[in-house]
Amino acid sequence: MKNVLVTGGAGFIGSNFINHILDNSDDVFIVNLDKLTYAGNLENLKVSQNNKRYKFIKGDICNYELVENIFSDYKIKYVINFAAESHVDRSILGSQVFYHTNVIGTNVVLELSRRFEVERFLQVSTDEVYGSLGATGLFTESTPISPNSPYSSSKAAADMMVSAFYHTYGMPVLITRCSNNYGPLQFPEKLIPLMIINALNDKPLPVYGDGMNVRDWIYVLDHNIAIQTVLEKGTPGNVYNVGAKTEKPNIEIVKLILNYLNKSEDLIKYVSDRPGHDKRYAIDNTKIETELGWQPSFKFEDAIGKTIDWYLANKSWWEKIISGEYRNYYDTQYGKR
Ligand code: NAD
Ligand code: TDX
Repeated sequence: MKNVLVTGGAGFIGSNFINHILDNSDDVFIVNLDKLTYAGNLENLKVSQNNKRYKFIKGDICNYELVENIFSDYKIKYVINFAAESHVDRSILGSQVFYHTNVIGTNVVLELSRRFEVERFLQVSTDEVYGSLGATGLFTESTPISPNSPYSSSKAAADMMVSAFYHTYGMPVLITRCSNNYGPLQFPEKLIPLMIINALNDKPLPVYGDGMNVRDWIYVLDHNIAIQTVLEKGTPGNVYNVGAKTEKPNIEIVKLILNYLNKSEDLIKYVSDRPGHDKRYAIDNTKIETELGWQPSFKFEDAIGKTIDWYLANKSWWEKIISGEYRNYYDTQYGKR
């Protein structure tokens, strides 16, 4: 049995990861450490609390003593660090919690992973650490790090710390840098779920700037299979870019969602731009494809429909969210723009 510490496993990507792994592997025991911030939701997890291959612990990755106890109680061999503050707009409104969790918290988990001699430590990072591209070119693993938002700079700082632990201590670390994810269970502050839910509620769809910023989209399960592949087969000390070669301007996504839901494009509301808005992200995934044999298996055209259908079928999941804290956030910060 492999004992794996998954941090942030109640969030969007981490919960999809745990749901997938527990369904598809018999020899894994998962400890899920999650603070349950606004973005963490235990309803995301299919697993029962009585499952012998799973343990949930509510707590903060910044809490050294707690994380130390987890390492000693559960004989952790593998660590996947998903836990983070993940929303760029929130990082612009207030950056402290981003540096606290994403940098200090990562340091706690990394330092204890070193002390307890884990076999693998995987840092779930993002293509946003590379900054912004112009009209052409792709991010490769050797593109210099040049983050532009408080969020991406906190993730870049964590990446550099993780690499330093490889160079200094020879720790078996791995870093994945993935592009924009979409799929079930994504918190409705991010572009795709926000637009689906606003369209369903006949509310304005706030498009920043001219809507021509480009993101490179990947279905969440493809990202999670890439993480599993890197964990099992990656070479320690390496960075692996993860992407599905699906560049789209934001406005195209918004129109596609409206069209799928049979809603009018009159719902589109162009609002003032995000400060420091990165223009374009695009991933070169040659390294993970050629060295580890991973490839994306979901086509955007199918998986976006699957995603919209999921939000249609799981109204109670998102209604609970938008009637609570998120609702206040949206109304106060963005509804007025
Ligand atoms: P999310 O915001 O949906 O979930 C984050 C989870 O971390 C939540 O469950 C939250 O409760 C938990 N968390 C936050 N602070 C914590 C703390 N101090 N201690 C313990 N738990 C804490 O984020 P996500 O979209 O699932 O992203 C997961 C990871 O993947 C992040 O590291 C993010 O940077 C990275 N990533 C995300 C994307 C994307 O498109 N969403 C793309 C590339 C990389
Ligand atoms: O209301 C909106 N209107 C809009 O035009 C929102 C929420 C977003 N946008 C634009 C901004 C971006 O160009 O859509 C694009 C995507 O925005 P987000 O969903 O907020 O994602 P992004 O800023 O690209 O960052 C995401 O991808 C990389 C995740 O939030 C990060 O965690 C991940 O690292």
